[in-house]
Amino acid sequence: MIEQSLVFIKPDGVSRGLVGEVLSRFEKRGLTLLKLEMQVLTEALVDGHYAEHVARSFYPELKSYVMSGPVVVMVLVGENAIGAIRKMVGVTNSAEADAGTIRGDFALTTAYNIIHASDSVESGQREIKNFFG
Ligand code: FUP
Repeated sequence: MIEQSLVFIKPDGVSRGLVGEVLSRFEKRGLTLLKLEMQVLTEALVDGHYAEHVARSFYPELKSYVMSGPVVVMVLVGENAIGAIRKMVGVTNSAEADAGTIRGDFALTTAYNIIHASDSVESGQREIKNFFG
């Protein structure tokens, strides 16, 4: 099935100059870049995006992290894109992410895991609307 995923590189990934590396991995895998934009996230967008986490103790830190600078947001399209991208990204806790994944190669913690990728087709559709209208 052809799927669309909303992916964003978090502010530290952008400031560390990892945008090209991460984009390159997705392109080489055969995913098609449908949209690409640098955005400074608003409070309303972040609260909506992370609605399931707003009441959690880690949320204030997460919110200030993703609002600490511009993010690079993209929509990627391809066969089974959601699952393929999640595997390339690695598990949420970067310390446990396999080497060869984006988090496994470029991050060390859960809190600062440098990238977001949609976890289902439905969240992908919701997130694309959130970020691109
Ligand atoms: P993921 O889908 O892998 O990005 O992970 P989640 O949707 O479970 O979590 C969203 C973000 O919340 C993560 F990227 C990091 C942050 N988080 C924490 O900081 N602490 C936690 O215990 C869980 C998540």
